[in-house]
Amino acid sequence: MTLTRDDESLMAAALSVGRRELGHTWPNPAVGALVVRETARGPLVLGRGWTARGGRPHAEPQALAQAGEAAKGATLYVTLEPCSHHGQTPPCVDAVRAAGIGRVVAAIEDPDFRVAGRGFSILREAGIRVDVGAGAAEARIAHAGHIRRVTEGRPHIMLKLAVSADGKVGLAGRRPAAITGEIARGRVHMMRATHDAVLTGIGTVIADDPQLTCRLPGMQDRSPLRVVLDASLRLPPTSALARSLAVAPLWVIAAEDAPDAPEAMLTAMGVEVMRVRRRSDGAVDINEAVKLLGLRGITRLMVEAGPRIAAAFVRERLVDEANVFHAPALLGMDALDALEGLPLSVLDDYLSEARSERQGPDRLRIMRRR
Ligand code: AOF
Ligand code: ZN
Repeated sequence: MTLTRDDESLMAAALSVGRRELGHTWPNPAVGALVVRETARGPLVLGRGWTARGGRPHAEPQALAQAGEAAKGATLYVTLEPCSHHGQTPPCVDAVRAAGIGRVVAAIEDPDFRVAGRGFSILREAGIRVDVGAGAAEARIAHAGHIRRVTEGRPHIMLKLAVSADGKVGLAGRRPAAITGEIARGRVHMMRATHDAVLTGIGTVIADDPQLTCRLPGMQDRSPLRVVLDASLRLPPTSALARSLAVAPLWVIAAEDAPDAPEAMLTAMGVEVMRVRRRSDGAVDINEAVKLLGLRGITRLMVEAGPRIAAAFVRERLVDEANVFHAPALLGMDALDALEGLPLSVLDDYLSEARSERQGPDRLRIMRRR
């Protein structure tokens, strides 16, 4: 395999193009593609493409169409193996061959069983040079949702927490105080925009009445689908979540034995109600809930919930990534722990710090599964 420094930087550009609709291409991955020609003055980009909202068209045919005739003999940089299956669109490998591409540089193989290396073989059999591995580590992060869903049947799960300097999240029995600053708040809204769905619990809905949309200027249409774990169907029809269905859909995951009357009312409002098993402690089974979300096409799930649900995800080892905002303030002994019944340090059991960033007065620690 021969990858050059140019290959790495052009793949970085393809990854950045691919992030354009991250959070809005589910059930498909958000892929980026560039058609590039070598010139005496260095590489020239002839076409750019990224997976469209809703997952189609795929990235490659769009980049190739933009390049047109000039794609003949050019190199295609793509963040995921081009597909080889006949889905709702013809396979991307057909478009690559038809365009006369001379070389394909891909970041990683597509673990989808319909592709899984077949895309590369078809291209090589057609006499196209294929090099795999440029930007592979970044691509595994960018496509973590797709990879987790096709290999394990559940979405990639990101837990967001905002904690005080003493690891607390609020005072018992009171509305949680705003712990972090404006910059951190903007970052959280950006995280919502790049996840397919954001999940919370009925306790948080009743205590805080959140909307869980992206309210950055001009970005309301980037809001994620909202999911509430609500075992007994207590969701108030007057809640901010139920009143913002025009902005983003709302799914409620209830227990099998929850009453039927609230379901009928919520369904009539346009809320989608689903049911899973109830655990012995009365809560819904979160393993079943995340499988259900995977089945419904969710690839990137953000968990923005209270200490009980956050701890349940950590205990079940369902957290693939944690984004923890650390604020400078102290809340004191009578405040709630961020993870009910667990010290915050349990995150270190299976996650490691990937990065730490300043966010105004706060610090954001990004941790990923080892
Ligand atoms: C690509 N380029 O931009 C994307 C790909 O249901 P379909 O036919 O749209 O196929 C979905 C599968 O295609 C998806 O599971 C993943 O394997 C791949 N996604 N492939 O060549 C793209 N988004
Ligand atoms: Zn494709």
